[in-house]
Amino acid sequence: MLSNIKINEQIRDITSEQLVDKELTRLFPRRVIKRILLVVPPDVDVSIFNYTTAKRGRCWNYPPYGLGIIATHLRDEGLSVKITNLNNEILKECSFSNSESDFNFDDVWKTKLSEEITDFQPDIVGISCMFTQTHSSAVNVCNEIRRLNPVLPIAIGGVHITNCFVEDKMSDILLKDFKKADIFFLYEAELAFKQFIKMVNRVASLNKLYQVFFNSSSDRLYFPEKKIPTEDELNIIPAHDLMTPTELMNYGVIGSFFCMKEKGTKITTILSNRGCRGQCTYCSVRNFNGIGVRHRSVESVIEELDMLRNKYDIRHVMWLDDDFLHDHKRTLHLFTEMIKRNLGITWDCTNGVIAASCTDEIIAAAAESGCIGLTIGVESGNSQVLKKIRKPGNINIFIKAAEILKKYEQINTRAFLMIGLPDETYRMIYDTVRLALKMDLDWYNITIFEPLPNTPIFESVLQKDELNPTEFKNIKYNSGSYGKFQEKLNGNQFYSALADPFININLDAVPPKSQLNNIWFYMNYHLNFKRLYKVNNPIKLEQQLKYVQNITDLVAPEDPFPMYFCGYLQKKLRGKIDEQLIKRLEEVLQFSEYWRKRFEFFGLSADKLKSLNFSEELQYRLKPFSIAKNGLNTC
Ligand code: B12
Ligand code: SF4
Repeated sequence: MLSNIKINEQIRDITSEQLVDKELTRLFPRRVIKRILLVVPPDVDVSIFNYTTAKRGRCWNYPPYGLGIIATHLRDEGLSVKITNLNNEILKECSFSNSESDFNFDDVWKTKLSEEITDFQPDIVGISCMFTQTHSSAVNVCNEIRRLNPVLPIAIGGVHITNCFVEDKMSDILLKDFKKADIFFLYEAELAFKQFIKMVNRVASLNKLYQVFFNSSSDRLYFPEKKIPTEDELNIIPAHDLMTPTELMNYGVIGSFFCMKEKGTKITTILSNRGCRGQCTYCSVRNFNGIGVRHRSVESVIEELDMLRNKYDIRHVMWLDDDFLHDHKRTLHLFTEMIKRNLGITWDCTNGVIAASCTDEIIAAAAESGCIGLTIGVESGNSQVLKKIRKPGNINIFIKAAEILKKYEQINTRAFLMIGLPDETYRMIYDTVRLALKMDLDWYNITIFEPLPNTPIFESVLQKDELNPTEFKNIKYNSGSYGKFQEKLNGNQFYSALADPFININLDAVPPKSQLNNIWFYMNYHLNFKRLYKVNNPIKLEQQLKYVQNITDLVAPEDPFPMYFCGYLQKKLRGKIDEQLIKRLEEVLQFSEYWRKRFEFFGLSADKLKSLNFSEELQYRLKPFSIAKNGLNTC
């Protein structure tokens, strides 16, 4: 199945053992690994990096949790480990720079990498690559290490590396692009990497390698047997001291709910489960983590939270889990323990939880244990689509979950929605709009579908979309700090049409790709911004103001829509609007015909904002799109 790769099936043979021994000695002539340098590449390469966005502090700056876990395992073996986070280095230097001309992206990470290699003198470097979008950046880091030191062995692992490898036809990509790497680790590889090092050091009790593929010999050895951590083996606290947990938020952001906390709050991430019960066709989690969910013990998670609070004064955490609420009993136990400990830590699930787990009992305990933000995975409001993408949940489950969530006003409630799935018609998308209106959550994160490797849907769209399965250099996500949406801030304004995208069309047609941005814009306006008119609860107003303020300050500072609604919420909640905000709005509308036209289309203006008067209660009249004219019901 895997072209170019010789699968070593007879590892127990003497011959195979000799082959492995020869290969390890070739890579490590002294057969000693004492110092391991673990490297986080910049999230993207210079071609995708955006100085202005990074300077604003809008880019993600996550702790390298996976490398932290590997570090703990290796330190337990008496090895010396260092983590260098080149992404943080880029964001830090960008933040300190005076202007774009003072800042040289490639110089920053290359200098740091060179210093680390010179100072630490590692015996091996391990690079992590999680995202497809990081592909080119990780290739550059590999090449640079090889340039700095022609004989230093390079190992690389992570979700993206695994995704490249397992897809038929795509394994070649590792050999083509990552030709300077020597060893590829696949799947969750903390135990596999530890075993590898022990084999190099000749201290392993077993002569076995796991989940590893060698690129450096004429016989490309691949050891497919897996050694994935069991639940007991997950009870390990990552080396937070190597992850600079209190520094990262100074130069970027973590999660989507950080803005609900006071500026300066120390925030980090934590993992409680691995895997997911779902098997959504656009997601690679099942292929990467395997079937089902493995849990860490509640005691181990609490110990980590305790340590984060006491040692680093962490006051908010984002769970990294794919299926955080899996196992009702264990989840309740975890929340009860958190409540008992009174840790003074709030938390959020930026990543999303499965709606069916949002029962009254769980959400009540979640709220009491410090939950301030929860996103549920919905994606579509059309049953046919939900079935096709194998989404766990149905319309009734989503509505029920929303009803429960809304009882806890301290939780900012959101849902993920997706548009542009294969064969999805206008009518199906409109079902999503209707469901969202009915659920009436605080915010909807809407993304345009993009096929990603190692997902069931990827193969099915390959031919149709003329994707090149071995070309990752140009993959750029739709969303996120470097996403395509960010491009509009660089003058590439892509909401072309002013007209309602649902009118005068055949609702049973599949929208062309060129229409998806317009549909996104309409949905975002009607489901998120326009909904703000009806928010009257002061707790909710406060949350929404913080979020919309964050959008206008960090995410989309040149977009007048968040400016307007930020002003609207300020006036409603505080009685007055920040003068700077009005000035910014007036300037954008004065100088940009593009935005002026769109503002007029939605009946908005700076004068309207200034003359807002809340003595009469605002009427909420949500008539999303003119779709009723097409004979469909509005909610
Ligand atoms: C947390 C998370 C996020 C977080 C933060 C991620 C971060 N930087 O830490 C946030 C919310 C930002 C996020 C955002 C997105 N995410 Co995300 N995310 C995850 C998630 C749920 C968990 C990652 C994690 O922390 N795992 C726990 C740690 C312990 O594991 P790990 O880092 O993988 O490390 C282990 C192994 O990989 C390996 N390993 C890793 N490095 C190395 C190095 C060496 C040398 C060795 C030996 C081993 C090794 O060993 C480690 C220990 O087991 C994964 C799903 C998953 N299960 O992986 C999706 C996932 C990575 N995300 C995904 C996606 C699609 C996205 C978004 C595009 C979503 C969106 N539409 O906006 C954005 C894009 C982000 C961007 N860069 O622009 C996809 C990636 C698909 C792809 N091909 O790129 C995943 C796989 C989920 C999915 N739907 O399929 N995400
Ligand atoms: S529920 Fe979320 S994590 Fe689980 S398979 Fe579906 S998309 Fe992936």
